[in-house]
Amino acid sequence: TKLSINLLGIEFENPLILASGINDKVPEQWIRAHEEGAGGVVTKSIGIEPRKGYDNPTIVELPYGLINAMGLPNPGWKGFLEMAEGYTFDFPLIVSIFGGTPEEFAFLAEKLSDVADAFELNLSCPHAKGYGMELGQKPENVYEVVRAVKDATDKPVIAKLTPNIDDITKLGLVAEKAGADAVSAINTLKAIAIDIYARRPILSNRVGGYSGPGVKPVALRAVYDLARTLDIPVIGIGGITTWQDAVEFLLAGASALQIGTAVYIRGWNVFREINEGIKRYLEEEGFSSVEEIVGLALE
Ligand code: RRO
Repeated sequence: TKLSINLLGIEFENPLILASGINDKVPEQWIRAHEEGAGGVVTKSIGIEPRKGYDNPTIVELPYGLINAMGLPNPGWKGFLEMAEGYTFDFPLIVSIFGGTPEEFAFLAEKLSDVADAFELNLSCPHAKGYGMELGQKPENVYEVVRAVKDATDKPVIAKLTPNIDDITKLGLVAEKAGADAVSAINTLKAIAIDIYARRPILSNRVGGYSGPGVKPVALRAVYDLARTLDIPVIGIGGITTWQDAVEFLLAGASALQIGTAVYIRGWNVFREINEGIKRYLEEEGFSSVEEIVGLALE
């Protein structure tokens, strides 16, 4: 039974990838994720300048997930290169980048092309400002950013889409038209939590992004619609916590899966547990590879 996949011309030992934003700030964590069973890693989003992120509290724990407003903490592209120097990685490293303009995204892709096996464009941070708004909510911005990055690097480009829009397939279609090699969905859903005694929002930024089991059905629908609409691969993200969740996303058309919040809630062992569950399912249902079940629920 084959768990390995070929995505964007890259071999992954299995379809599970550590999602951006969770335990992926430094090389030791990327290596740890792989040792714990992840087939690949997406880094925390990297920008032009170092950023400290928002003040605490930056995370609210809820019964069905988390709301975060980390505020894009990152060392900037120079700090990132210094940090990664001297390491070699025996797994695919996908570098997540964010910027306020297409030129900034292109600049980052150029500077980081030597370390990245692929890029994921963060077009979807729920509170990043670009063009005076959330950059990735406008199809024309998605188009311009993907085009600019495709011109700046030969590495595969994944456009990570925001779910905070009426129809995510509009974003997927322009990403594909601009030359994206894949899309990933979803980033977090805009959300808020209020402290009823302090009578104010809990997060220092007030608004944040919701992730975890509570968003899973929304994410699954987004992936299903994208997979039905696009010809490029779709990478599924959003509340994947159990092997059954993983199988649902694969059947909905996801070619690979990213896992973030489940690592926070259940620990590093989620990768092994989910891989084992997928493998058992494939064997019991008479399949010999993960790739055979991708998109079966679309038919
Ligand atoms: O750092 C964050 O606050 C953050 C980012 Br960049 C993102 O893309 N999604 C999210 O939920 N939080």
